[in-house]
Amino acid sequence: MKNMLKFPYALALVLLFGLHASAQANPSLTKPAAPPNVVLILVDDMGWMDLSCQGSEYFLTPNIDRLAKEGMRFTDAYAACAVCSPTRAAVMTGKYPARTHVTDWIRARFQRGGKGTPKKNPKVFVGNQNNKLLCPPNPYWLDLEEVTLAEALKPKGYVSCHIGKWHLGDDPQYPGPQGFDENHGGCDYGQPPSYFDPYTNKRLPQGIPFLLPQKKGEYLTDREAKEAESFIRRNSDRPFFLYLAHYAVHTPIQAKKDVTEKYKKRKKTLQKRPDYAAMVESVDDAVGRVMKTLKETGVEDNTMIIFTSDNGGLLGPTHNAPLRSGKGNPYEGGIRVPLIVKWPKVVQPNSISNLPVTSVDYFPTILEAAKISLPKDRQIDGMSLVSHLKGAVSSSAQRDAIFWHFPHYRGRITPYSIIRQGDWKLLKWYEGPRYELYNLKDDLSEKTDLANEKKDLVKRLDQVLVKHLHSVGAAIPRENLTFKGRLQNQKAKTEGQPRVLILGDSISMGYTPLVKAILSDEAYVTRPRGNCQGTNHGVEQIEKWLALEGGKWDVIHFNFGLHDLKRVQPNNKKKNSNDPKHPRQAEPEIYRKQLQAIVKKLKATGAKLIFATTTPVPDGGVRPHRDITDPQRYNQIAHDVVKGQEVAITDLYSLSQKYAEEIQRPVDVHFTPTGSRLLAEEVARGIQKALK
Ligand SMILES: [Ca+2]
Repeated sequence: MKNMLKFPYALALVLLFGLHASAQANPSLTKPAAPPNVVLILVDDMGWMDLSCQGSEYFLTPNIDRLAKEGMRFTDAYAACAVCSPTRAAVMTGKYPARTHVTDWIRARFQRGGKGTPKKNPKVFVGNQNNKLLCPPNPYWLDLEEVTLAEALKPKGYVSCHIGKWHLGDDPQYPGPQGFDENHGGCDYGQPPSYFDPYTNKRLPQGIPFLLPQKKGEYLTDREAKEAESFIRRNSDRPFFLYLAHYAVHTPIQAKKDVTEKYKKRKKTLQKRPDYAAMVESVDDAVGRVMKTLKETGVEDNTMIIFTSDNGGLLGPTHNAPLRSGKGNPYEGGIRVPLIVKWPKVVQPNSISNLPVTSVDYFPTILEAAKISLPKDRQIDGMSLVSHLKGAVSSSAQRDAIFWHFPHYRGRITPYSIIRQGDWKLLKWYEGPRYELYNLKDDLSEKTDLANEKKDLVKRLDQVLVKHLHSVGAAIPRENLTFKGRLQNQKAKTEGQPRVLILGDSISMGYTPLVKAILSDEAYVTRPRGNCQGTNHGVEQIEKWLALEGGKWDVIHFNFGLHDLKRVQPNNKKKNSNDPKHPRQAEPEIYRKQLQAIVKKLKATGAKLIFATTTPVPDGGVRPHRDITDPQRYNQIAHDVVKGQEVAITDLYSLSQKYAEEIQRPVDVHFTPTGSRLLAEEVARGIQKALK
């Protein structure tokens, strides 16, 4: 072994000497300083008070404390969101969640009720009748068009490695396709099935993709550290970017037994979970191993380490006092996180900064450190911290404020946005809207809401916030017209309101209650109790329906088609069939005749008429059998029938076709609640138009 090493060592000496000599002979050949390596450690759910150096008296984090001693510790660092995926997208792109539209955590495939990976990210606002607001849908992935840190660093020769939790999409958007040369364990999961090798549970027996089991019982954080060491050792001769995104300290709270025992003996504070403390310690061990490996490979002095978290600490496992609340909440405990930056010869060791910074700042900081200019074809929201890291007292003048946007319901949390400007923090709740205002310098724990006292300041901050949200293209929640609170007064107002009759199949049964809610202030809306089915049933029942509740209709909205085109038993038309060779309940020419008869009766009432087109039949074999091309055929016949009859058309076919994947149930002609609501809005618009 010794002999084998001798030769390369001698060769290296010769080479070094040779280089040295030629550099002396020709100074212009001096090698430029190598770009710094970057190690970005993003711990999952680590709270602001989860480190000894942050003031915890329960957790022990000697390695991270040492990192702080060797670098700069930030007191006012923030995650871009109170939950994970949006922050991760912000870290990767330098863009606010409001701009990437990843504003909530992304549901992993196993959490989507068998939906799999949709073809497109959803666009239709979501909300049920209990929600006062409709909210933008959260995407299932960060778009590939985004430039990630790995992609931005690549042209400068960086090799990049993702380790741990990714949580920004499915296979097509995994770290590999997003520019990373290596991926160890990054997938759609927001948490590991288990922290112990083979990392499986009953629901996810496949374990963690891109992290093959190695040693039964091995702790995940240790494994991540091992992968990090290996990557650094293999790449210490070239610029590298290591994104070490530990799955810890997210739930499930599973820790090493012996370490947990140690914490059982420690004096409890508000922080008191020994198993969680052991998870924190394992992260600390990993940081220690990374620091040691950087030293051993001789690259320590040319490596920038950023250590932070993706959101505040989860109440229960930890406590964030003196900060209010925890993960998922807009108070400081949900968004303020530890941040330490070590960058030898640049950052003053053992320094503390109170500059407010946020996740979007890492992208421009890392790029400036690597002397790479920002992408020119897109807006980056972050501010480079390089001059601040070099010792500039404060670069707060470069930026007016920092922002958050969470346009979703999450348990008791309703949609909100936040602006922090100087010491002021304004929290805007969209239901209402209602505001909370805190002075973080005087009131770190957000105990005194000053919104009522300082109305002018609230107004001014809100203007800055609104302007920012507009500039980044934020999707803002809007009023939910189908909110059940709107329906309550309808009965009292029935007298004197225009009367609207809706006739139709189960699709219309889905949207009618929502149409009622939307029109509750302007019309009385009703329908026959049951399913109006197809035109054959319509011809039999039409007079009875028209006489409903004393008759006299201002508007009649009707649709027939889905029942007409279903297949039925040849000798019993009422019995459904799944056989495509069996006849339709009403073959096209019969549909035409029956619809003509119905329209004639409807015309005779003198009401304004609206026909809703038949909605699509999804592919994949719906039961009873329907041909996917029939809705368009039948709609064409309906168009011919109503032509020249002064019948308005609400085109539900086109609308549902546009959003089919997100609003129609898989292999089912029926709609999801979101779909029914979308159709209801369209139907209500048509009725409003007819009422004018
Ligand atoms: Ca998280």
